[in-house]
Order: sequence, then C-alpha cells, then structure tokens
Amino acid sequence: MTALINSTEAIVASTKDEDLKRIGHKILNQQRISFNDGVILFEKGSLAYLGALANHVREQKHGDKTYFNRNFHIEPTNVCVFSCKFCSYSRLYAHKEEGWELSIDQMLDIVKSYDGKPVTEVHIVGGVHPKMNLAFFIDLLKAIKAHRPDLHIKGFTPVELDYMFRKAKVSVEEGMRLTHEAGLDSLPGGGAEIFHPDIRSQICDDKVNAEGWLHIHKAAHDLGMHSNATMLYGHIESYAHRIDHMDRLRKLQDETGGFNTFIPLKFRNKGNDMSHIAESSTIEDMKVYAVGRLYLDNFPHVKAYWPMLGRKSAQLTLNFGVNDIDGTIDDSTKIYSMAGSEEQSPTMNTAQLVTLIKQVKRQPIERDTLYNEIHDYTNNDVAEVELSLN
Ligand code: V47
Ligand code: SF4
Repeated sequence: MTALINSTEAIVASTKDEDLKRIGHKILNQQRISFNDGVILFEKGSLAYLGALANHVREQKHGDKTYFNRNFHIEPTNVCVFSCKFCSYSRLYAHKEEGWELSIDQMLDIVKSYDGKPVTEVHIVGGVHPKMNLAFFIDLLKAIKAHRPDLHIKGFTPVELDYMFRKAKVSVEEGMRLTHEAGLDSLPGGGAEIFHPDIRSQICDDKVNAEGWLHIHKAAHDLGMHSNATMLYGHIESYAHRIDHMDRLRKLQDETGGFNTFIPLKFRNKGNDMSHIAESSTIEDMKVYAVGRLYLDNFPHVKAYWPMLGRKSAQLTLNFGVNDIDGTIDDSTKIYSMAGSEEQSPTMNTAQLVTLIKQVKRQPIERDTLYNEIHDYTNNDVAEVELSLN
C-alpha cells in the first residue's frame, strides 16, 4: 500500500494542471476540498487522476476491505401517487390493477421464507400507495420484529415517510419516533435524486423536496438511527448540481454523523418519460464514484449497487473509491430491471459475490447494516463459502 500512496503522490506532482495539482495536494494532506474544487475535478480530472486519488483515500480508510451484506428486499407496492419522470416502475393509483400491493400477511410470508437463512437485513421500499398509511406500516414493522427480532429493518425513503406523516398529521419528529419504536432501525438512501430545485422541478416535481428529505434523515439521526444517501446521476444535471447535492449531504453529516454510505445511482433510461436521454458512459460512472469519495470526506462508505450498474462495472468501481458492493441472496428488486439495467435477473449468491471481489484482489468482508464485521472471506475458497452457507 505504501508504494501505492507514493505513486499517487507522483501522479499529483506530475500533473501539469495547476488546479488539479492544488486539489490533489489538499487530498493528500487530508484537507477538505471546496465546492469549486469538486466542480473542477469533474471538469478537468482525467479518469486516471481521479481514480488514483479516490483509491488512495479508499485505501487510507479501509485498505482492501470490501464489504457486502446479506439482505433481501420487500417492495410493498408499485402503486404511487407521484409521477417521477425517471421512474419505470410505478403505476398511478388510477391504473392500480397493473401494479401490485401486498398485505401485511403477504409481506410476513416473504420474511418467513428467509427463516433459518443467514440474512441480517430486510430492505423495505416501494411506491407511495394512498391507502397504505402510517398505521399500516407500524403494524408491518411490529409484525416483522415479533417474528424475527434480530433482523435489521432498513426501510422507507423520505418520500414514503413524508407522505405517511403528513396524512397521519404527525410531525416529522413524532413520525420518526413512532416508526422507530415500532421496529424501524435505519433508513435507506432513496428518494434523494438531485436536490437542486432547478433539476428536481423537472424530474420529480411533486414529491418531497431537498429540505424535506434532509429533515427526515436529520430526525432519524437525532434518534440515533443511521441512514444512507443516494444521488441519481447521468440525466439532465450539471456538474455543479452534483456537487450541490453532495454539499448538502456533507453539511448534514458534519452536524449529525448519521450517514453510513453514499450510493451514486446511474440513471437507466428504459420504459420511462426520460428515455430520450442517453445513459452515462462507464468512464463518467467511475468519475462520479471517485468524486463522491473525494468530496464526501465525512462519509465512511461509498457503495456500488451492482443490480443497477452491472457486475463488471461494479467490480471496476472498487478502484474508484468504492468499498461496499450491495446485493446478495435473491435480491430481486424490480426497480432496475424495469428501468433497463443489464441485470435482468439481479441475483448473486455469496460465493459469486466473494469471487467477484477476489478477482480484483480485494478483501471480501460480510458486514451487518451498521458495518460490524461478520466474516472475512479472504481465506475461504468458493467451495468453502458455499459449504458455510449450508
Ligand atoms: O430513489 C428510480 C432510483 C431509488 C431509476 O440505501 C432509478 O442501501 C436509475 O435508493 N434509473 C431507489 N435509478 C433505490 C435506492 C437504493 C438501492 C439500493 C440500496 C439502497 C440503500 C438504496 O432508485 C430511487 C431512485 O433514485 N431509480 N428509477 C432509474 N430509471
Ligand atoms: Fe413513486 Fe418512487 Fe417511482 Fe417516484 S421513484 S414515481 S416516488 S415509486
């Protein structure tokens, strides 16, 4: 690793661009980069330069450790009162017969289907159904916890929570307290999209705004809960909009320290109202991960969500700042396969994921939601990994 750090110093020293050199020195000296620095990195940073810096920071924080978590998803419904232009998944209430809506018993059956399996987390997220209210979700949370108390429930974006709290006429703080007491352990990162109103008004005009999203995460952090943050990139946003998004996250993280993970989400263009927009290149994808790692100096983890990005690109991100790959165990979420991800059947078992990480000489570590290490697979071969699952 020392050789790598020295080689990063050499790359910074040899760059001809004075701005990039200045920013590179800041990063090597562990100084925070500014808003303008972030924009400059996007504008002028080559893939090699950004990759070297992001990998340097990644290895300083985590060495070769690459985390994954065994979880499963529940999508209560794809019926949604909102109409985000990038969404390929939702059905309006008026067409609800084209969608699905699960009862509490049906969702509990999904949880029960994992009985005896070594999953540590359930991720619950879906559309905003006008009839699924706060009381319904409180009953769901209680039912899951009664059945399997050790299962960490990561659920509901501020889009869903804002709607259910407003309908139930409770404040954000009260709503978060009620859901937390019922069993909600942490919040996933969805619904963030791009915070800046100039973009948000064009792609998801009618759902919770940036302030509302951040308020709900802050209320969760104030209760001691942790959460993630996503950024939907690669559509109509500019570099400055991306940095503005990260800047708002960085500021809240300075205040609360409650975010675990930043998850850039690549916009996929199939079957939605933004299909005319070309998808970003793999080079651009890697740059987003790298700048995310460099700008969000107070976020411990950066995650690639492979069902959306594809396996090979996810592997590549491990050299561009990423230290976490999400998605194992029948992770059959529909949101990406419906939006045109190449992963039409997004399932990968633990042995496959471990192999994927080892192929690029990183250290596969199973974690729980809060990044407690469960098992280091470095010295297990694939056959042993498979055996350990039986
Ligand atoms: O908020 C919707 C995105 C998100 C498209 O916290 C799209 O661990 C690309 O947030 N192209 C939901 N993206 C998923 C999500 C998530 C996923 C995995 C892990 C975690 C976590 C969170 O999906 C939405 C939206 O930003 N999305 N449509 C699309 N066409
Ligand atoms: Fe509804 Fe979420 Fe789709 Fe927006 S992204 S339409 S809030 S399901």
